[in-house]
Amino acid sequence: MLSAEAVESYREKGYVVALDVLDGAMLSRIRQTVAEICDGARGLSTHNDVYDLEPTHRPDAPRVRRIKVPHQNFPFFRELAGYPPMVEILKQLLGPGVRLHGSKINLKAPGYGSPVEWHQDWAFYPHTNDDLLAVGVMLEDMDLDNGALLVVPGTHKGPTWDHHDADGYFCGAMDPAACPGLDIGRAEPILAKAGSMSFHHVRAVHGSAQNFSTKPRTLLLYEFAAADAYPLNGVGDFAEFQSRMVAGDATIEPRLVPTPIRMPLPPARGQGSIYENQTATRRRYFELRQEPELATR
Ligand SMILES: O=C(O)CCC(=O)C(=O)O
Repeated sequence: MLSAEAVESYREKGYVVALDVLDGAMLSRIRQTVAEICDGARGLSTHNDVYDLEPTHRPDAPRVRRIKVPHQNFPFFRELAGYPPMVEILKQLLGPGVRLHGSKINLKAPGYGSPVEWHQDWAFYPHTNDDLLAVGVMLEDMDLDNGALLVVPGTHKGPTWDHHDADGYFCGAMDPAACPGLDIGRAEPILAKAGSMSFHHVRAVHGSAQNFSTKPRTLLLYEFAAADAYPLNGVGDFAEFQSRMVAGDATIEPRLVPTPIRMPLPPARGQGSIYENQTATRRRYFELRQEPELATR
């Protein structure tokens, strides 16, 4: 559970960190499962429904950048979305009814793990109200060198910024220089030990740098919504939508709260993962460094 001060801090800053939520046995089990899944990328020559691959991936030397929607692709991660200590915190932040919205595992390998450009999750999946957040389950320590998640405090109360490319297609990245009043320099890094969890509001501006260190940074991300927040992109399979409740009861009465919304339309050309979509951005903010090894691979 979070203290009352921690809940207040989430409301003010748009994020909060809970230390040591996973016990050691569960942390080892998740790491082992992720390693086994990554082994499955050997032999692949391009992205598929499970794997998003680093630009330097090779079939004989696999480099996985993201495991896509693990809760759909691997029953273990659907079950883990109901991990009781995490759900208790979700109820404090979102209310009694909580539905799983999405999931992903971002792997930033030592030396080359890709950056994620500045963005707001709200730009990807607007709902009828903004009681949504993403949980970052730290499977490794997050520190300044290995591409820690960076959040700009207070931005969850501000505008929803443009996430479209120069041709007007959604690209999932903002250009901070084109956002008047937004000071990326105020971003706060989330630094915590493996087993800790961060909770960031769906409208909070965030991103992360390339992993320049010698240590991996693996972050399992779950997105959750209040039960009465309905996706403006629509509900495809209603039974499946309702089956994602992790706390409380489903409802067919959405709560409407006016919030700044921009639809993620027209969709990104060649719609892929956030990494793929963000290649269309007008300006990259995070530095991309080539590993010396790349020249000889
Ligand atoms: O992995 C990260 O550092 C950021 C992830 C993120 O914000 C995303 O994938 O939407």
